Amino acid sequence: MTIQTVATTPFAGQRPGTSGLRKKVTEFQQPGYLENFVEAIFLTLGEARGRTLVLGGDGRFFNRNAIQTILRMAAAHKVAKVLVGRGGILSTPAVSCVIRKHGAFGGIVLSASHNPGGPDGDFGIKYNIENGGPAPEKITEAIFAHTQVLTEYRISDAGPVDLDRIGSTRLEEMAVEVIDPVADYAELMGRLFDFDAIRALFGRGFTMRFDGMSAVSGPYAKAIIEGMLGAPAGTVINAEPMEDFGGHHPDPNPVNAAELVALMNGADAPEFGAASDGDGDRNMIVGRNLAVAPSDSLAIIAANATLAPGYRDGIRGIARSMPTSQAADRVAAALGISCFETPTGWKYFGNLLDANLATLCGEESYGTGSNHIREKDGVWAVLFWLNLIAATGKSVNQIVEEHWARFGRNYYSRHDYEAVDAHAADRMMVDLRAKLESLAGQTFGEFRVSQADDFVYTDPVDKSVATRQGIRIIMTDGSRIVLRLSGTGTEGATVRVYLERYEADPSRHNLDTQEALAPLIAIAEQVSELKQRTGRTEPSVIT
Ligand code: G16
Repeated sequence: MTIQTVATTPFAGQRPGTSGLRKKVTEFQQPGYLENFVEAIFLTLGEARGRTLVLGGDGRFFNRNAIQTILRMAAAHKVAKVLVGRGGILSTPAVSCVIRKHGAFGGIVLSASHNPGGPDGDFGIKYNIENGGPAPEKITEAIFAHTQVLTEYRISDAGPVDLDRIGSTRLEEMAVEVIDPVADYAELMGRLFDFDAIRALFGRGFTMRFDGMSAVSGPYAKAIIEGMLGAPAGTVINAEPMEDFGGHHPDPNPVNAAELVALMNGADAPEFGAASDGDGDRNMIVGRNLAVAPSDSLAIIAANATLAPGYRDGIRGIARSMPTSQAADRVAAALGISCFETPTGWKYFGNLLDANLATLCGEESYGTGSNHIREKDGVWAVLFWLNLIAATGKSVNQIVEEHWARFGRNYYSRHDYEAVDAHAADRMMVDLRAKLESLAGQTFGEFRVSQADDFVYTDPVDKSVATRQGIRIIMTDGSRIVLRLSGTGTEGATVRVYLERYEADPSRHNLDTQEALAPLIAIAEQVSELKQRTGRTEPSVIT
């Protein structure tokens, strides 16, 4: 076994987006493509000698190949030890958990999250720092800078490591420890939630369906919900991670988890439905005939946090991404704690959590989490709801309706226009930005614009500034229209339109969401000229 130095040339477009580098599998399969990016990570990190790294992914196509390559490159860069999940499997939250628990200097997550997998699907790679969270922009930009100039990479010529057997082996001087992907994570969950109360709930015959969407959360949900909490076998469905996710789009929302939603709307619906995504960091919470909006779920978790043992002493603050609804702000105000508004991307929560300014975080994109790790966490959110149901004896629907009655309802929806012409989308945003100043003070039907801007965030901890984080059109009554381009799509551009309207009157809490938002939808179209600009007559996905 020897360390090889291989000559290479830069690839264009290796700048990480909202969450790491996501591209088509075929792009990653080009000789040197993955190697270049990994070399850039090691060059950015500097001295790796003597340190421990965590490595795992969501099991999608190309996961195993990528892991073998990264192991050989880690050995060439003198990493002391790599902790890798058995079968190459680690959910994104589990990577974060393992980094923190074992004091690793960081981790590499292989996933394109909710994007489809398989030979024609997507792949992704992301670096997480020693707090367990996604690398901040100064690191991702440094990685990108290296990708543009590197001329060689280093790699061992050793053979493949057996990823399927728990235990330690050596690769060059480096120890490779294959670990149980679930154990550390499950132990942490047991400390945060009242497992006895949840076990008793299932003991009383409580019914639930968790859809693993043939992705990575299946093994975690099965081990915890069926194994440790005693839910009957079959509670977790689509529990085996598959390289192509069984041909499904592993994105837990009412459109892509249609099978679960249909079950929850049917006559034989269980009492509680939940789903997670490709890499296990997203969650969807479903009651009978009710898919809980992620923004509402964050607000409800915050309002009831002290019911879970891990949060018994209360929460310090809440953080939400800017496009997420303001439901959590109302809870924060009632609790007398701060609510932070950050750009889209979990990496922006890291400093707030590290500085103990926020305890809970959430995004409209089906992500919720807390300071227990530094990633959003799908199974954690589901366990929180189970704890909540067990502690209150109430159904999902009752919990949601009572929350609205107390705080009012923030009607909320996101309209996505996927794979549109990137140039047309960019032009639309440029032209919209130019209009912003003149929008303030304008009246559209019942709404009057109080503020129109492009969101700028100054991190309260390190004072770093992120600009152009989404166009906001804010009405005098607090209703909002937000437009931004996705940073995770892999085809053309994805335009996201976020719509929000507050309703205090409980007699008006049962309106159809799209109807409640119809006037704002019309204003968004009128102001952005989205349909003419993109040639689309309707959104690809409405959540
Ligand atoms: C990622 C990020 C999230 C973000 C989401 C959508 O989620 O981690 O913070 O909200 O993408 O981002 P965008 O609107 O730019 O596409 P995931 O689950 O894909 O890792």
